[in-house]
Amino acid sequence: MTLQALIFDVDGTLADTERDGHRPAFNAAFAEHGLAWHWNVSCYGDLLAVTGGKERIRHYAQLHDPDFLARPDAETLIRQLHTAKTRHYLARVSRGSIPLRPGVGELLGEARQAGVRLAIATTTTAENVTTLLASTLGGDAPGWFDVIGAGDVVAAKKPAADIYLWVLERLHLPAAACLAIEDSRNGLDAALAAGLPSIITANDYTCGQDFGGALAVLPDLCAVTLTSLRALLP
Ligand code: XBP
Ligand code: MG
Repeated sequence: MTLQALIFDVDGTLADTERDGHRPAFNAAFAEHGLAWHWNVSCYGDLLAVTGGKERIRHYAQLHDPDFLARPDAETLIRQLHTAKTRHYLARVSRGSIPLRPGVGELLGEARQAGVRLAIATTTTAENVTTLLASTLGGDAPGWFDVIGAGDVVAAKKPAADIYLWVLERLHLPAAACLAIEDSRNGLDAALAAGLPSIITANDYTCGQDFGGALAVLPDLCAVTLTSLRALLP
């Protein structure tokens, strides 16, 4: 089937946001709330097994601070921590401190020129996506994407298929006419469960993962063109 849309994951795919964006933002939120929690680079890699910031905070507390979760206001605190984390993350990204990964800007440009539609399917908060796009590609860049599926618009985050199904419904396209670009096993599972042909652009946190089911596993998107992507499609 003709390739009609590219659906991009965000964190780890468009940019290496996890280690130097989300992680320090979580730590800043913990410090602001007087919590003696600190997520170093290595422990954060393990925590990435759980997608979604609020879900990741809850998971960490289950493992390392059960007293926190036993508090009657634990869910409120998680929401407050996450709001603070998002504020810190947006401040970092707005400063322009996180660049796009190699080849991302070129592929987006080629797709736009060729009339291949663009979409986003991510676990992260919607404002994080639009701010990253604007800070790296310019203020009009969020408008290049026909659909931005993000965060809590679906109840079940990746590896569930929900966010990809949400995006496909709004693109009014069958999965076979699209290609998902992901960086992680959780993301790949979500895309495959939605029936999407998928490729992986791996990064330091994900390069050891098993990417069975992907049409290609690439170190980055350098030299990736629409022609090379079309050649991968069944
Ligand atoms: C990345 C994630 C997110 C971010 C945090 O998802 O797992 O949880 O780390 O985002 P993806 P929030 O790779 O699908 O973009 O704190 O905004 O939830
Ligand atoms: Mg990702």
